[in-house]
Amino acid sequence: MALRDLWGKLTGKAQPAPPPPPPEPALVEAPALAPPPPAPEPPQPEAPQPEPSPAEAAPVLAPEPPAAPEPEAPRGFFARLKAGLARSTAKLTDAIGSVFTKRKLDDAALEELEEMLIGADLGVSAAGRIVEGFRRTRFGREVTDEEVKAALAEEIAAILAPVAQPLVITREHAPHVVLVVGVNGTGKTTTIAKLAEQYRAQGLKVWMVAGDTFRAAAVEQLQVWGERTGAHVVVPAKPGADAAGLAFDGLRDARAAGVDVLLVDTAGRLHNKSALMEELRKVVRVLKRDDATIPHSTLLVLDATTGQNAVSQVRVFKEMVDVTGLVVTKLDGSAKGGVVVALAQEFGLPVHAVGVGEKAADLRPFEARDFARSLVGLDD
Ligand SMILES: Nc1nc2c(ncn2[C@@H]2O[C@H](COP(=O)(O)OP(=O)(O)OP(=O)(O)O)[C@@H](O)[C@H]2O)c(=O)[nH]1
Ligand SMILES: [Mg+2]
Repeated sequence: MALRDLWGKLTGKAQPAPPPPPPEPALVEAPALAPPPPAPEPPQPEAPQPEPSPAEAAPVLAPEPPAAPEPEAPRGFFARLKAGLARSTAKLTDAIGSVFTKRKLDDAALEELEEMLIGADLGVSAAGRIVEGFRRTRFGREVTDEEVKAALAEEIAAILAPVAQPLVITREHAPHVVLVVGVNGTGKTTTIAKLAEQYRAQGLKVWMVAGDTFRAAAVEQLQVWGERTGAHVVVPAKPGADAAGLAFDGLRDARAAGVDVLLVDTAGRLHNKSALMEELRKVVRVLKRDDATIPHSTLLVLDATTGQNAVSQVRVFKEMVDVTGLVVTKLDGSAKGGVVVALAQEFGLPVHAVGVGEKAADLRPFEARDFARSLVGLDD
């Protein structure tokens, strides 16, 4: 299939009739958010600093320090995730409730379960795996909907556990370069801002590169986030400036300034899709001229509301760039949260975090058990 066709398919814009021009993403306005912090930190000093010696390199850092003294955690965290997943949960639990009030787990019931899981966006492969698990362990037994939910949560958690990995930032890279890619409107820029907020809260020095240079609004959007999070934003000298060159300059300056994490935003759309992919490749190529291990992480941001389409997006982006991990956003607005299970089963790529809202705090680490139990409507 031609890349253009595949792209049309995966962005959901393809039509049998001549395709309508895709609408501009509604990203001009800054997302509705809590007010900016009252006392933003002063701008980052630009003075070059010597590179840290390997001996000074800090230990590996994860985005959420597990031992953070949050009074509400983990209860508050679970409640938040559960609230975010409410629509996906309702879809699945309503279906389970209607089929398994008290019923023998025979072939017909298993078939219905499989259909239900596919309907909840878990994908054919994961649905098949889960049903096989049920067949092995529970076939012929009479089950209630609560038992089905508990068993489902276990099966789902087993699929998710291997991919639930935080994005590990290694300070010795100085900066650790994170390239953020994805189709338009999935939440790339917002996710970058959320990551910036989290890393800064951990005491890391964070810069963001406004690599979506073609839309002035995209640059402004990141600048607004820069003000909110206190992270410095590298902006193009003029609209349409070369994104690869900007990223390269940003990297050089960030290194000189002793930055720990450099988050590089990219465009979700250019005038055509192959141009977008070519630009992405160029950004990677140019960064690698500095150091072949850069980008250290390439995050593909997926919008959960697109359901199975997200699976196609991973396929296409994996061909273009070396995707090292996923972030799945908009789980709060989606009844298709089950797609995370499909993604885990299909690709085994790390899922670093999930977005459950528009605020900076709404990027949550991805926890297999919590996610699985939330998805099927069980309590912590
Ligand atoms: N409800 C909800 N909205 C989100 C989430 N993440 C992002 N958004 C919203 O989705 C919209 C698009 O987000 P952006 O971050 O601008 O998306 P993008 O991928 O950078 O878009 P382009 O730059 O056009 O490719 C914004 O209105 C965000 O506030 C999320 O987890 N939940
Ligand atoms: Mg953007």
